Amino acid sequence: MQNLIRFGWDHSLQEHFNTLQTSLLPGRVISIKGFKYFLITERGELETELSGRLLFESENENLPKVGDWVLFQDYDTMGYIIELLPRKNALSRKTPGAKFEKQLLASNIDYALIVQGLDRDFNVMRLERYIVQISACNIAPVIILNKADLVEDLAPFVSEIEKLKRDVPIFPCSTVTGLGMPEIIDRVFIPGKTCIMIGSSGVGKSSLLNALTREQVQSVAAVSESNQKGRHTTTGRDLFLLPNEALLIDTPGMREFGVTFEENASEGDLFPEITKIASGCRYNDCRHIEENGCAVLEALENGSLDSMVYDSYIKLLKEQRRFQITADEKKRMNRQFGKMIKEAKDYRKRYKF
Ligand SMILES: Nc1nc2c(ncn2[C@@H]2O[C@H](COP(=O)(O)OP(=O)(O)O)[C@@H](O)[C@H]2O)c(=O)[nH]1
Ligand SMILES: [Mg+2]
Ligand SMILES: [Zn+2]
Repeated sequence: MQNLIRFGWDHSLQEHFNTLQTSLLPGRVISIKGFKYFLITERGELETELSGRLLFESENENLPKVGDWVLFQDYDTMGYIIELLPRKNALSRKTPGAKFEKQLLASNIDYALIVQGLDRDFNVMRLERYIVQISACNIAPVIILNKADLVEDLAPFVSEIEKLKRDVPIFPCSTVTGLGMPEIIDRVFIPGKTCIMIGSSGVGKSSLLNALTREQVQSVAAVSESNQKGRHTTTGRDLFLLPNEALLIDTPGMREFGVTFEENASEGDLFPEITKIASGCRYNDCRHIEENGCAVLEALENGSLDSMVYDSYIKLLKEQRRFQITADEKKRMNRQFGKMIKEAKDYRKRYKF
């Protein structure tokens, strides 16, 4: 498995694989183009398609995503993906638009790099949203502030982020001057670990990837001077092996990053700052909106809680509830529909028609 180890194959995967006693071979999805799934395998890259049960899989979550480990069978130059190996985690968001569905972006990720540009893209509320959703997905977030060459002073940006009181490392950098790049390579891009870059279009994700690989693996769009916004340049998600053997997944720019976290998520506390203060609320089930004896509202009033942190908390929680209610409702409808089909089948069986 020498080659696969370079792509993140580890002990727990090997142990799981051993218990399967299968003649199928493991591979990792490095890119998906339509019906084609490109894998890295022990013998190199292989073009594959879905096969067997996966062809009939209707739940999008159960289909392979970039970063997934799969088992495949190969016939000459083609391979067929037979099954998905268990995921360590997966980065998801709410499907953009009106639908209340979860969309999986990639899986088996160690660090999610939230990239913002220090031009017009910088937005702390958006950062907070990314941090909450990434943490809920059981992935460690890292903040990359690119285009540091465009600002005189970094301190105001950093102190703005520190108001969130979240324990997330911040790396200012510039892909143009090279500022901050050695620190990022040293601390974030660790051999065998998988990173994913997320952020709006034009923040410099592809430039970062190019700087890291020192060659043009992704096309970088020329930015139009007038609006400081890069054109949409990335066509597909891809997983890259960097020269230092760290793994990096690039994503196309994201306009929306809706949250899908579960209330009382097992992943731990998603709003540690609020939780800390809430221990002083009079009621255990305080929602911190209008209750008497609410320590959170009191902290907001006396200024010890930043209003941005509170506003963001309320906003994300509202959004989460809306997602949860709609998702639960959908599940209930599906169950009801399933029951109806079964009843119809039983009826037909009983009366043999
Ligand atoms: N001034 C400045 N421009 C940058 C920097 N990094 C990227 N850019 C520019 O921002 C634009 C968008 O970059 P790109 O990597 O395609 O962004 P992506 O959409 O996030 O992949 C391009 O014109 C880059 O040249 C930087 O550190 N400083
Ligand atoms: Mg790009
Ligand atoms: Zn309260």
